[in-house]
Amino acid sequence: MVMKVLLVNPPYQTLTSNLGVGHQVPLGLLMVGGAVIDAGFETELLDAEALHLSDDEIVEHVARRRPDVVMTGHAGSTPAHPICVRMLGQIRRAFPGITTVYGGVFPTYHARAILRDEPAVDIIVRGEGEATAVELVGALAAGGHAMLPMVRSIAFRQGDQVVQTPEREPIGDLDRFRTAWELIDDWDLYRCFGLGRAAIVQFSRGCPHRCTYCGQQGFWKRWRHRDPVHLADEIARLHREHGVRFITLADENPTTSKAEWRRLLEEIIARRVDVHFFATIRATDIVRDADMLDLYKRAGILYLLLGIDTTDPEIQVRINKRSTPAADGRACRLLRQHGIRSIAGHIVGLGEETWADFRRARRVLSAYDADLLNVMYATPHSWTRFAEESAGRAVVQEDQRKWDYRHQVLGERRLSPRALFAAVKWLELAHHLHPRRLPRLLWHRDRVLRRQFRWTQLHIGLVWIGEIVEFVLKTKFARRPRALREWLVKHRVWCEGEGREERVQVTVSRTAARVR
Ligand code: B12
Ligand code: SF4
Repeated sequence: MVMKVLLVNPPYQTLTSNLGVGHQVPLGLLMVGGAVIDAGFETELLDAEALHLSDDEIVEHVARRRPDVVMTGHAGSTPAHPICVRMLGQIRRAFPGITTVYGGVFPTYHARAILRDEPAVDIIVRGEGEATAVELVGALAAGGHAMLPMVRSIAFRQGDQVVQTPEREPIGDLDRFRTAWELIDDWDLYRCFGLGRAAIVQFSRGCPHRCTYCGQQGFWKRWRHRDPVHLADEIARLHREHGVRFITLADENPTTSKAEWRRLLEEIIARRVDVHFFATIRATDIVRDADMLDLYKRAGILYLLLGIDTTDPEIQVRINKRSTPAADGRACRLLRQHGIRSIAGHIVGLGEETWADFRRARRVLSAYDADLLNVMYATPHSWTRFAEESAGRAVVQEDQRKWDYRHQVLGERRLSPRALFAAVKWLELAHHLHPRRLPRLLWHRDRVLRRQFRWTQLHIGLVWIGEIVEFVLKTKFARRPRALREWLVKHRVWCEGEGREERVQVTVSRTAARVR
């Protein structure tokens, strides 16, 4: 049977995309799309996020295209989940015969709960999607839903049971599948940092570290990387054929192997493409690479996000960050010396903060002198050790769309949500309006950097104001907050698979006993 697949990026909107960096290509869907196209299936993409489509408009599109399978999933997986199921609900009502497939991080860990509660979701793809999607669409084409038990790494309903099939091995050769860039009709929808057309690519998957609040290692299983030559060729092609000027590396930890990272930078330099890059790299790896930061610069790296997370050495140990304030400060200074803009990621809510902690964080961050500061709220993804450790803390934000690092989720004993919000906004303002920054904004000698200073200052300002307006007009907190363990149990979103479900439940009951 000929199968028609429609990939839909759900219409999940954030201030950070709309007022900040801009909409980005839905890389996960494009990668799944490449695999499915190469297996011979007709495939299309509808980016309802970048096009700002309503659910009705999406349903109209589905009516025109009449796919057999609708596949969805979003990078901002947890906060986008309510939007994904709402959208699939509308599609299901209009077209009961279409098979719906849902993938990504959040559905991977919560497959059972989602399939129990959301009749609009037929099948969940667990883990990385390429190989599974090919096997799944092939099985549906060959024999419909009866073939599902043969497909590895999926979950589906059978009667009133949820079936989870055995997990497949992580993809060993990441160059085996390609990204379906041809699915993008209008490249002008995707822009970043005011530098023109933008794409996202992935050099590697996984991370060898174990920060307690992060679940990336569990999802990708082990660190693997693409051939640097193939990736550099792909970047050159994106520039030549689609006019791409800015690239985000989607890697959790692209620098895991210094030798492979160096090869990638050298291959990019050899292609002499006028492309700038954004990547997330550990401060300790910047310090390790002090002798090759000129390669970073020559390859076009313009922005690096450093997961500094906290300025408190005790909390660094508690979250297993395996960095030190000395390394964090040195990394920011090294980047400045090499003309690379640093963005310090700082997380509030890892401990119980006071205003004094915020003042201290401002002083230390100011001494690091990162160009930009990205303050995020600790978010207890149920599959992380941080969630287990926070099981007794109150959940003050019950709207899952706001579990997006930009809204407070866990209550703090010493600061009310309003006070914490004020402290965060003060920290952001104090950092970005530091008197040291003004001369760089007006007179920096590098024209590209000067333009970037101004562009980012403007857009950070817009997001800053937008978030205050949103806080005042639209943000509500739980009247009677529940403990995280209760919240997870009520929403049936404790972790699943590989014994995690049992492990989390044990921790939940242990914490409950302690609370009693
Ligand atoms: C690049 C990136 C961004 C970029 C671009 C996002 C985009 N539109 O693609 C920017 C900076 C804009 C961004 C913003 C946000 N991001 Co972001 N981002 C990332 C990053 C670094 C990489 C994402 C990525 O492309 N991965 C590579 C692709 C291939 O992986 P993938 O999407 O998971 O897809 C694979 C599988 O999951 C699966 N799959 C996924 N979907 C589907 C669907 C189907 C049908 C199938 C079969 C399979 C499948 O198959 C794919 C291929 O194997 C990750 C951190 C990380 N390193 O993973 C965070 C991350 C995805 N972001 C996250 C969040 C929360 C956000 C924001 C909500 C933050 C905010 N408040 O603004 C926003 C969302 C805004 C938006 N509109 O996208 C979280 C998600 C947390 C979670 N697990 O729930 C992550 C994981 C960060 C983290 N460490 O926690 N982000
Ligand atoms: S936060 Fe970064 S370094 Fe830590 S485990 Fe996650 S991806 Fe790795």
